[in-house]
Amino acid sequence: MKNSMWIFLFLVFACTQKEVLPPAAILPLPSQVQLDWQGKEMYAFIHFTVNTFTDKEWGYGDENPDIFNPVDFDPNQWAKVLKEAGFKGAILTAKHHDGFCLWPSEFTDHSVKNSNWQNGKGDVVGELKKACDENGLEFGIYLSPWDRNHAEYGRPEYVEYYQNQLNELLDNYGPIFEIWFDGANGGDGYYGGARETRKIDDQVYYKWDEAFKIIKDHNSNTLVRGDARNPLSESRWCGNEKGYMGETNWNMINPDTLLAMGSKRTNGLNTGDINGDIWMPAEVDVSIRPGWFYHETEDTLVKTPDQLFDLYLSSVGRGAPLLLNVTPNRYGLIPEQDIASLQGWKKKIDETFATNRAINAKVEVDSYRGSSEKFDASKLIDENKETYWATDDEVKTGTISLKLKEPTLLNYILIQEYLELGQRVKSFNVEVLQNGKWEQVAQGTTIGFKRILEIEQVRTEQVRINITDSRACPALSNIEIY
Ligand code: FUL
Repeated sequence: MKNSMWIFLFLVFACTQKEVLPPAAILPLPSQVQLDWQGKEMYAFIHFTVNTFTDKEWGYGDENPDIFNPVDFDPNQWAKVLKEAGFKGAILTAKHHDGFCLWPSEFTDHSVKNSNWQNGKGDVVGELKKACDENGLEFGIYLSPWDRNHAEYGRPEYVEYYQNQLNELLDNYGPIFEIWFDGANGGDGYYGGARETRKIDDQVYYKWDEAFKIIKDHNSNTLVRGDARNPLSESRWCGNEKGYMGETNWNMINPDTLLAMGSKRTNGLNTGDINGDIWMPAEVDVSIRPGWFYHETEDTLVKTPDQLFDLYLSSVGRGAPLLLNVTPNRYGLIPEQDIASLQGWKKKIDETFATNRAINAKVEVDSYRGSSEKFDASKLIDENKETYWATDDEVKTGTISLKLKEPTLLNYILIQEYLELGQRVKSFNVEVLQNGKWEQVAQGTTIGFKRILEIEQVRTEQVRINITDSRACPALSNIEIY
């Protein structure tokens, strides 16, 4: 055949090959800010203020600034400890409900500038921000909306004050990776000497839309963790302070449904809502000790490495970042026993997830999208989160088989969805081959950003993951086995 004939035939062939397009996204979708934030997986909370010295969890707002006196204050120690434990950032209580500001705010006298500590020249926020920068940690801020010190709390003047503080913090201590708006609100307090009870409507009073605008105007990459009933919030509370996400965890919620649920909304926060129309992933906040602030009586109650590992599985392992709180003591240091626990925990995580057996496995799927290699089984183990295995639109199930090099002891299965296209998987199970027979060793509902399933230790050469139902054709970006 002549060359021109070959070219002609090639063109005919090329024109009849349809390009296989990615699956259509299923709404709602995450923003890039939310995706990047979810990828951090672990960052720390730091609760530190006058309460550390008064031995309280909630200060009344009448504390003398002089009681704040951390004589060995060393934010560099905090940052180092947190970095070594594997955290990506730290969120500090710049102001808790007592209203005492850990930075020398120009808008109030109730701050470190009126404390004898460091002759009124101290700045916890500034020093921690610097230590975070130096140790490669991102910095975040908790600014309590409820303020039991401020005379105008409950009136419009306080909202202006709150906005001034937001501006001040964002101007001076940015970039901030996350701002944390607490839900605790109203009640009794000092309120400039009035010593009374004040109630506000937290949905309306704080003018959240203006607060969000201030934050985003400073830096559109700052993620705002707020009340889930407010559709502007970018991350929601997980519904408990014990450290567990629901085994079913949809990244979506419906603010109106939550509003209607009243006090039962904690359940809705814990599981999310398959029919939710807002993408608002949960974050798991929990303390390394029973309290959020340091109390000497809790020195023996620090969570053990094993307990922290369980928390890791019930948060990160269920697709929600872990915000673990540490409690600097009255010296201004993270206590030794807490450091020991964090170190033991980090070691356990590193050892458990040291050798991913999926990498060298032979991976096969029962079908893949348009039979195109763009969406084939290899994308599950290529260590690239941007590639994924997907099926044809009408196929909402799928089986992934992994054949290992040799019989291996297995304990954990890790699966990730490609969330850029929306959260899809509704149910799945895991089987292993035992004496020539397939045995189910785990089952689950949602997968989301990351799902880690602990299975009873088993020696096997073959593993099968069956996606049994999905909102739309499944799209998985990663599988690991340990
Ligand atoms: C709660 C607060 O009342 C606690 O003191 C603590 O700050 C916790 C993280 O959030 O709502």
